[in-house]
Amino acid sequence: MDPFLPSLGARASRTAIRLGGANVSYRDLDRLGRAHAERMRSEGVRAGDRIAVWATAELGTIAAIVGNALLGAPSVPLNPALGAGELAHVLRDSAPRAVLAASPDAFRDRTPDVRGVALDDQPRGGAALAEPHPDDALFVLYTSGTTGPPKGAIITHRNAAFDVDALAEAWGWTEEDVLVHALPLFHVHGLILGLLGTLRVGAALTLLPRFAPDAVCAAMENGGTMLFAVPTMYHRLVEHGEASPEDARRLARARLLVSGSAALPVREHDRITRLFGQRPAERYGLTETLIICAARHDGPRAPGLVGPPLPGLDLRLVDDERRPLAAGEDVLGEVAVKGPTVFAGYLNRPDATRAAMDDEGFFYTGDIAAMTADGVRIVGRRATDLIKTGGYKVGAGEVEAALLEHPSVRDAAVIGAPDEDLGERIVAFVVARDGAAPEPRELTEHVAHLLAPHKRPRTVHVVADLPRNAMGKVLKKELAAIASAAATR
Ligand code: MCA
Ligand code: AMP
Repeated sequence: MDPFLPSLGARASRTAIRLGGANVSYRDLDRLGRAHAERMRSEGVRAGDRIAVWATAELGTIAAIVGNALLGAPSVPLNPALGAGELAHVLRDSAPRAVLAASPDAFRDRTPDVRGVALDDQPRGGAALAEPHPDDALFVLYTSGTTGPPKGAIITHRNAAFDVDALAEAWGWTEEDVLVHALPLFHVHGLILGLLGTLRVGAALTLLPRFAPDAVCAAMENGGTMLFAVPTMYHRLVEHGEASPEDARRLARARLLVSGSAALPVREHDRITRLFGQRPAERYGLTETLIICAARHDGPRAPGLVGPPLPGLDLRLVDDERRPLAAGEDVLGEVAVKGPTVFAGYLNRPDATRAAMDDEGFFYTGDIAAMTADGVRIVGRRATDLIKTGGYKVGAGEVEAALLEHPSVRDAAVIGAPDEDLGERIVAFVVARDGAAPEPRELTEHVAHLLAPHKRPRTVHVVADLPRNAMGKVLKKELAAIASAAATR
């Protein structure tokens, strides 16, 4: 296998990234990345050492991520909005050799030892960088589970290279393409697919520092050919496009509109098709497996259809005992997958890795699906305690634990309720300590500052007690009914 980032410099003056009005060529990016890698090496960083990077949409962030990849030092991208509690966990767990930021002053209060990324485009020369082995770690990406704090998924160079190559083939993604994305750079979607995918393919990327429908439409008008976005973004683009036909025409110029990270409702799929003159191509995956199914650019696209498994992956449906199910149109089972995109395990968590994988190497996704002749349909999830909101995965347990840290909360339970914009909305039920009912807004802020703003409950119900069964387990179905009744009131 060739290295994950092929010789970027060979692509010379072609544009790699458009960011904030600047065009960064492949040659420039290659020099910046190499200079960063050599500087890190001269400071004693070795292949395998982890480096945390505050993942702002800035050139310095990209130079650090590219340079770390060239050096073989896995990056641990940090969500710039990460709250104090979650940040402390990630830093403790990943024990990085260094914490870097493109604009370090913005993070000094949270990581006092943070250092800037020098945008030095003159590599010092010296010994050539040794090429990382395909099984070396490229990233440690933190992802939520049903219980406990987020776990660090170790993604290798091989994982990412195989995935990007298979997706490039499925989407006809070539050097001619200009991808538009406004996704965060601390998850698979924006980071591995959007940023590094573009660089591996040799295409160009227009990276918007934050999502805004008019900016996405303008970028498409300005030469964009593909869009990667989550369903919440498509919902907002459709709402915007219906009010602004001129912008809808701009977006309709796209060659391919790709949606993923959460289910795209049928209604939105149909609205996109009507408004932008093409069916979106859905694809499906997890942080731990990268993308494993994708509708092809020249294949069938339909609501709910996430496409066939990528060639080279072994994907099957299994029952509750993890026994493979015979294929059939109405057979529903949990998706299990084995192959070169499946991660190397959770950092420091062999127990969690063993629970998610079997001896054969199959990873159990927790997603329930059907397999049809046209591809896979995701129909649900095994665990109700995993919430997908705005394309972000959030464990109910981590939000409950954060709420319980608040002095006026005696008991707490969290569910995901259907939401037209976010897919699912985080709804919290709290029981006050000593009858002193906490202000819902204060609790929301508390979670946003401890974890991250996207993990904050959007609705808080203060209740006298939580409904529990005889075993003491909270009856979340009853809570869902209360949330739904309150939402329609
Ligand atoms: C509001 N804000 C607060 C608070 N309330 N901040 C602090 N404390 C509070 N109490 C602020 C936020 O910081 C933010 O500020 C603004 O309010 C809105 O935040 P929020 O509601 O969380 O987000 P949004 O603006 O509604 O964003 C929608 C979004 C976003 C753009 C769609 O959810 C998003 O980027 N999603 C992408 C997720 C993703 O990439 N997932 C991929 C996972 P300000 O406005 O100033 O910023 S990888 C994956 O799933 C797999 C592999 C796959 O298949 O891809
Ligand atoms: P994450 O852990 O953030 O990588 O999220 C992975 C989860 O996102 C999967 O287990 C699915 O539940 C969900 N997901 C990703 N893509 C899709 C899709 N196209 N349709 C439905 N669910 C999806």
